[in-house]
Amino acid sequence: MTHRQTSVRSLRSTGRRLLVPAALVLSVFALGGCKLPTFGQFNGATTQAQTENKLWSQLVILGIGVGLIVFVLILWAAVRYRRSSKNSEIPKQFSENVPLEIFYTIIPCILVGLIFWGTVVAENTVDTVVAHPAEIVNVTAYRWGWRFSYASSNGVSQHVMVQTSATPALYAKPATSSEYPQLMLPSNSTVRIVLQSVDVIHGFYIPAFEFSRYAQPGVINTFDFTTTSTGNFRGQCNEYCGLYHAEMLFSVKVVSPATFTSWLTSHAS
Ligand SMILES: [Cu+2]
Repeated sequence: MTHRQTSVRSLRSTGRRLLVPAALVLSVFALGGCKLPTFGQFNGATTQAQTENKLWSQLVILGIGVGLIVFVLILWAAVRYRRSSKNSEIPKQFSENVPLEIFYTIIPCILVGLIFWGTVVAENTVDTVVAHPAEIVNVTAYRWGWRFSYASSNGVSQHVMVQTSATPALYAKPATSSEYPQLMLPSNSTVRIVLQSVDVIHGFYIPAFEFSRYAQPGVINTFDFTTTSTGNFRGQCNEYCGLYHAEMLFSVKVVSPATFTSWLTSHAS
């Protein structure tokens, strides 16, 4: 058998070996339509958050799969080629193996490509805005509080402005306490947030929504939340903005659409 024939056979063999991990990786991403394990993490209170969590679950499953393959191969090599009384010879030594090097170069490239592709698709989904949101909320950040102003499609508008008390007395209070501003949202609805700052850069962060975005002076950031469940969630500024940055807390209260409409009407100005 010539050297060329040997190389072709090795490459074919490598190609067959590639099929197994490639199938593993593709099957993980094909699971996108299924309910994936959340590994104990809250699945998110918006469809956007759930999209991010799905990607996170896929990457964790992928990581576990890769980790298991690496661990098993290390264990196999350590046990199979261990030195013993029956086998005291040094295993075969070689300095290069082109098919193997191609194999372990292509696989990480495929993995990185899939992770990049999955991330872009998820980010595009999160950043998508609908043509006609159920509600539009103008969120204005300032040192040191938040202003929420509503402009619904039925013409009702109202302004809720809660000034955070800049005193250390509030430090022990949770974000959901009544001293802090509250952003009311209807459940199972798509709400547009129009975010800006009037002074310095702040961070609009809601952990349960898996969402954070800068509130910048002179820049308007627009995004949608599609709420899935009712609840009272904490929010905070996550960009250091000055002395009372830690006091820039707020809460997000998601209520039924009927409750939201009556609240909005009763607060209309
Ligand atoms: Cu801040």
